[in-house]
Amino acid sequence: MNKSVEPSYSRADFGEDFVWGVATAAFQIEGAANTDGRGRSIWDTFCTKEEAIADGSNGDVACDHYNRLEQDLDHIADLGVNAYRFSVSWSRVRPSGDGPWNEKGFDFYDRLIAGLEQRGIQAHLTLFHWDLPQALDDRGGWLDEKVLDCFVEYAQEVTRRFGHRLASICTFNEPWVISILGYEKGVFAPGVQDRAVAMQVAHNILVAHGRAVRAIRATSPSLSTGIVLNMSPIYAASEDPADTEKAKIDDGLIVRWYMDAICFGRYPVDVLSYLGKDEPAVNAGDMSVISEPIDFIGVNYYTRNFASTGNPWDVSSTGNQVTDMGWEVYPDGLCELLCRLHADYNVCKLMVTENGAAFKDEVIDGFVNDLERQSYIQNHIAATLDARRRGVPVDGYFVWSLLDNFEWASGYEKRFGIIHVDYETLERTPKASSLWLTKYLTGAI
Ligand code: IFM
Repeated sequence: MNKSVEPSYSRADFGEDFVWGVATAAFQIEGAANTDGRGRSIWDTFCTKEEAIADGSNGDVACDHYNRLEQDLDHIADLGVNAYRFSVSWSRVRPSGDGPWNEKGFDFYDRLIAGLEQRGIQAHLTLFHWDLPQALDDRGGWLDEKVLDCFVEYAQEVTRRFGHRLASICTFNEPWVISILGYEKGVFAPGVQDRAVAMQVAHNILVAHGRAVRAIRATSPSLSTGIVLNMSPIYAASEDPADTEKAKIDDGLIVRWYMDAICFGRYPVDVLSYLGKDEPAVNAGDMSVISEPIDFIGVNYYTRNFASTGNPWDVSSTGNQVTDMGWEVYPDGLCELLCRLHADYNVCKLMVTENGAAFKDEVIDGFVNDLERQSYIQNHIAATLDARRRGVPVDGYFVWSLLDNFEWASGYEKRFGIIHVDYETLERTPKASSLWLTKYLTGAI
């Protein structure tokens, strides 16, 4: 499937205002874990747990982005994108999650945003991409009402300082991942395995989101404010009614739980009854906080999923290509998902805030000819255009990711970057996919 065929669309087909970007997250690229007063986060702790990270690595150095900011900004500019999506490390700007702010931490993000401004690139800021300050987790983390207060203060302070310089702000990245992988499956930080706790965290994070939206609005009323959700179409693995039912519940847990709450101020009844005793406690007024109107929903799309009550789903059975993460390559799922979100929720604006693929890159003569990743990106851009042509208001597309980086529990073994990082020397080398993106965005093809 190594197609290097040029796609049949051009940048102009998306219109002048379309947002073209690359995305990263603080813990995955910054490194400088002990520099300039940064505090510890739950991911620093999780990385010390035996066997938590596939290659035993951590985020101490990562891509050393903190110390290579200018060089990385130049790489972003060279791509021809007009936007960059990044996250702020809460424990860098407020080491213990509350208490004193860390000016040196804020200086870094000030320089980052200034560097984007100088290069004419929009800044899209995410407040929380999983790296909760450890001191707050020690106090009960997302189960503690006071931690929600701290998040709101953090949202307000970041907005006060930077709001007027941002193109958008997003409260949370992928609440499903935070709650389910972190608190039910325990494969991500903080490594808890308890479904009732996970669902309470899922709820509390949505409350924190709604409260932060109100604080952001009060501070910077015209700032485009949203949330980013990871979503996939879910199919039944067979015609067995049990599989059909499971597909419906899985869809409820990953899509409707968040979308119904944010857009309609309610949780799906079938999911609540499925959860039974693990249903979260909801205080009076929570659902109206959660459904505080927002300006956009970010969609992180990588693959579709199948629900099976029998043998585990065999991803190779579709005959489609599978990435190094074991995820089926299925671009049509992106168009299908965007159309469904538009039809069911009538969201005023959607953005594809992450899309990309890990493949086993081979460095030959210092170059990565990653045609599989290139074709993945091309086909998902085509799916995004398809959705636009069907009337879906999808106004942006961000490649995940700018650089190879720390892929959470997979460590550095899975490479999503369109720019290769040599983890020995930290040298960056643009891969074929990034060279294609530049040609595409600059109108050379
Ligand atoms: O690397 C992650 C990112 O942090 C969140 N979305 C999915 C990516 C790939 O797994």
